[in-house]
Amino acid sequence: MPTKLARRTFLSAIAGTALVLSMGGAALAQEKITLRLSSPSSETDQRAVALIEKFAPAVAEFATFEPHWNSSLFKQGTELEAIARGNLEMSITSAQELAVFFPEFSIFTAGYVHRDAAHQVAVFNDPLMDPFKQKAEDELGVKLLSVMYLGRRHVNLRQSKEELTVMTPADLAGVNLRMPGTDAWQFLGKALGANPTPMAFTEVYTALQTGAVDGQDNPLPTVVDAKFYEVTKQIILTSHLVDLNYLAISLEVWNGLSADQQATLQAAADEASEFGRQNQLQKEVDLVDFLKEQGLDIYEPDLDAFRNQVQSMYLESDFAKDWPEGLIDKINAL
Ligand code: KDO
Repeated sequence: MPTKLARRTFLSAIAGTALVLSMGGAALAQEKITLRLSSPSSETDQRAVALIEKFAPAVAEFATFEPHWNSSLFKQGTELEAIARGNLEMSITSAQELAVFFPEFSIFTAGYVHRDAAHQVAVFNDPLMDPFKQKAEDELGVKLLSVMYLGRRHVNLRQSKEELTVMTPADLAGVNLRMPGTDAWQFLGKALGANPTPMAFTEVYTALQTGAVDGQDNPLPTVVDAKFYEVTKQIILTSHLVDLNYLAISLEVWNGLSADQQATLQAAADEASEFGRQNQLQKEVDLVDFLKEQGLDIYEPDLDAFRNQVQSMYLESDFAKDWPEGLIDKINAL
């Protein structure tokens, strides 16, 4: 959906269907429902593990959780539209994907805004988040249940440290860095000083192997889970984005549940997210040694240089024009 006009047309078309669909919701309350979730992540990713081990059994009385990993049901970035059209029940979405529809979500995509996992939770649960959640519900028919922790994203390159040592954004000049395919992601790649290349997650391993890209950015657990360490030689600990995802469900499906079922499902989402968050945090610590054992160089660059460049590029960007007045200060104050 490339143009703003197309997105607006899509949103108004969806607003019409949402009304019609919600009328049938109550009748569905008695039946056991199927909750299909589509995600690019593998089934060994900690968010997936948490959903399988915690979420699925907790909702089993009234819902069958049916996850589809590795983008096997919907392509990365098309899940929200699928939910809005009534073709999918759940996804693990991102602020970058929501920013395609609602530009103000880009505030949560900016580098060096969230400080850590606890800060993400505080922001998600704060009233400042209410208008964002409401808009996703009203205009897209998507309910954001909880915030999931993906981790600190770092730059991960094919070149060895001897070939290219990266201490500042200037050292990434000309580096072809794969970033996921939305404007918000591409801008982050640019802000880091690299040449961002859009590509779906499921294509990254091969692109690194063949040299179609020089590198990618993801948290350490993802580098291991997706085996990117097999085809790269160094990780620069830029920590440029403490990355989050939202566990999302179709509002129509949610509205079809009884109040008790809604409470159970919400508690299951919270528990799974917390479980996944703790596991992911532990893995971020533990995997440094594993990656070193695999022969990768892992080192910290000049973090002030990265933080200063990324923050100033965001503040001067068109993205910042869509951020509600004073919100960045409120986020920083939490
Ligand atoms: C990625 O494409 O690099 C990314 O890390 C983006 C995240 O928002 C998230 O969707 C994730 O991929 C997938 O779930 C795969 O782990």
